[in-house]
Amino acid sequence: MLSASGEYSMDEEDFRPLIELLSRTERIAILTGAGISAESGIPTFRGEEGLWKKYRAEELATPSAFSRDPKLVWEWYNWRRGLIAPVEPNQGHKILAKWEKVFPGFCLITQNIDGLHQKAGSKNIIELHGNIWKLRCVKEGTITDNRDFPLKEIPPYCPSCGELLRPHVVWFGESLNYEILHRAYGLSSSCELMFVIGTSAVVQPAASLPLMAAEVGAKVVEINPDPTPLTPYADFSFRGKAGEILPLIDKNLNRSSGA
Ligand code: BV8
Repeated sequence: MLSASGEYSMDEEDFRPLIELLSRTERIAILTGAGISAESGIPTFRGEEGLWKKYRAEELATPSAFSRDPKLVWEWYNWRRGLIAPVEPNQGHKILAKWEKVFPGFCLITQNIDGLHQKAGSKNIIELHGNIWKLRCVKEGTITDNRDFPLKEIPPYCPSCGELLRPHVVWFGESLNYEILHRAYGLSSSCELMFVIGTSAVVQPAASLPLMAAEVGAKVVEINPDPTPLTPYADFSFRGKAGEILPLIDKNLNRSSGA
């Protein structure tokens, strides 16, 4: 909570009501954004280091930018793959991977395309916006895993039809995959509690998921160093870093993975 020096300090007292709630929660949903990967060294989108050359993400992560200059867009994604390839998941990712075994009705919904949740051991993940380590043929739609860094050719071409390959991610102005989105809607509107971690809660439709959870009476727990448009709707809003707060909550959790 806010201390006299204006510093946010967290002590166990602050978590007691949440721990009590978690002790009787089965169906828990998690929504993550770029903030959970910040402590692994991945720049967030809206943080000042989120810019590449002078471009904002919304300028490059669009179908029109790709049709205009696929080489430029691929240089950006190659740069991001280079940032992500060497880093390790942090405590935040690891606690969520552990909780997957602790809470029977656990699901993880992420906006991130970095694959760090999988690297931390999470299995049951919904990737709303795709994955930077997958490529898709613009003509045939075939999806292939590719972890090359640097990419052998920029832009890369489809080995079977010679057409351009694109990152298997959702760009601004593009609809999300129907099955994936509706699974996320279903889990959001059937959970008892949703953690919202490291997202500025601006990008739609992802930002609506916590509101869908609140609408069905689920508790919303936000973790973010800064307030967001979601904060007024949250039952708990912890000001701090995911990699610091999640271990604190986990330490107080009197639930074991039974492992
Ligand atoms: C769509 C993949 C149908 C690509 C991404 C309604 C109103 C207004 C606009 C719209 C609307 N509906 C649709 C739109 C348009 C648009 C949109 O929402 N625009 C925004 C900018 C307003 N949405 C779309 O286009 C979506 N498609 O709706 O299709 C349609 C189409 C057109 C028109 C109508 C309907 C597609 C959206 C998906 C785009 N693809 N990523 C790629 O990555 O290259 S989005 C991308 O940006 C990320 O995936 C993520 O979703 C988003 C970034 O947000 P965050 O993850 O929250 O990151 P951010 O940097 O913003 O914030 C980080 C937070 O972490 C901060 O709050 C910070 O304080 C905190 N933090 C920092 N450190 C830590 C921390 N927290 C915890 N611990 C720390 N250590």
